Amino acid sequence: MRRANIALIGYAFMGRAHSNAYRQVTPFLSPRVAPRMKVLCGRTAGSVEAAARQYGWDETATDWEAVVRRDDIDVIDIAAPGNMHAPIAIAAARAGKVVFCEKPLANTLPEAKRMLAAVEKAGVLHMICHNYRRAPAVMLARELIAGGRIGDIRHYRGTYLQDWISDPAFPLVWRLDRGQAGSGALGDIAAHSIDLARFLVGEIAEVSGDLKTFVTERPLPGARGKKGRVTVDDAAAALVRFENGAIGTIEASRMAPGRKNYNRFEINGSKGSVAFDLERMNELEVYLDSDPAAVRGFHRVQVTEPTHPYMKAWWPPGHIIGYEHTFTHTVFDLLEAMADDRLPEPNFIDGVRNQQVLHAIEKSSQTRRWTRV
Ligand code: SOE
Repeated sequence: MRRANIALIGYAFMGRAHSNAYRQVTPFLSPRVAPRMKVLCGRTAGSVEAAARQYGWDETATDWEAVVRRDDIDVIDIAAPGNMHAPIAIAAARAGKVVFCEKPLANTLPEAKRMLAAVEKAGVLHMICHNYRRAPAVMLARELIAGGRIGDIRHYRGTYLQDWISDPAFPLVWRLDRGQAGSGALGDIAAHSIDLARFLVGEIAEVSGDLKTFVTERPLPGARGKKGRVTVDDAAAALVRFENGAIGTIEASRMAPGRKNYNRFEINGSKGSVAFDLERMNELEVYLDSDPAAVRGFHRVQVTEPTHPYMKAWWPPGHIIGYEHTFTHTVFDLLEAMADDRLPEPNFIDGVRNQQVLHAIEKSSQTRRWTRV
């Protein structure tokens, strides 16, 4: 069995999700390349050591540049803040490593393009982690659409809502700083809706975007009573036109009280519709004009049959899976692509296309004009 030594850079929420995926993938999905959790890298020695013990990594490091230079590392997995994606990915590509990177690919479009150029020049495999593609119900939606079951697509409605920064007393964490995060709800969560739109409907040609920051100053962490400026959007919205003639809306906010991780889409075609809601992620809502009139209507398909994407690796029908499995499936696809020495999807080409849409939404919001992607 071929083995790949992984080095993961970043151990917060996303680092934890990736670690869990490496642990789960072999016993359940049996990829032809088995991951070995070799090095966990982070800035603070004590915390990275504690995280490595908890998640099951062999070693720890605090110097990512030294990790990238190591001969015994095959994959560099980047789960660090956005401003670190480009330097790490470019160095990793130059060192000949497979590069797996969290979304959005970069903080700016020029950075994303430099990352793509680096992996292409080095001839290394690359992948971006848009894990929601790998929910079996989303894959089923894609199969139905690709098979023509809902006809020509007319509408995409993507909504991604959270509420974790609704309270103005919530501190100015890195995700609220443009220098570190690039943008706010736009790059953090609208990027997922954009990826799903591209995956399920096609390329976005033009956007009319709007960004809003409701709370412009927030308490600085660790500096009692002092506040700092919020430099990213709290919410993002866009009307979009697709190259294939479909139209759509994308809305993302981290200020929607009660909405914790509400990632939903509805797609209407000329012969039917599909709808997905992450809060009920084992189900796909389907409406087909071709159903007999007496029973025609939206129905919920339990996407837990062994014939459904990824599901035969898990439990008997009806025994549902969760959020973390979307990462496990993503890592499985990365490892399988490595076994075949082919480019996985979504990759840095998708990352750049996504970033072009993010960039166009920002530009459109500033100029108040429709903007080509
Ligand atoms: C935080 O808003 C976050 O963890 C995002 O960064 C993820 O991409 C999203 O899946 C869940 O929310």
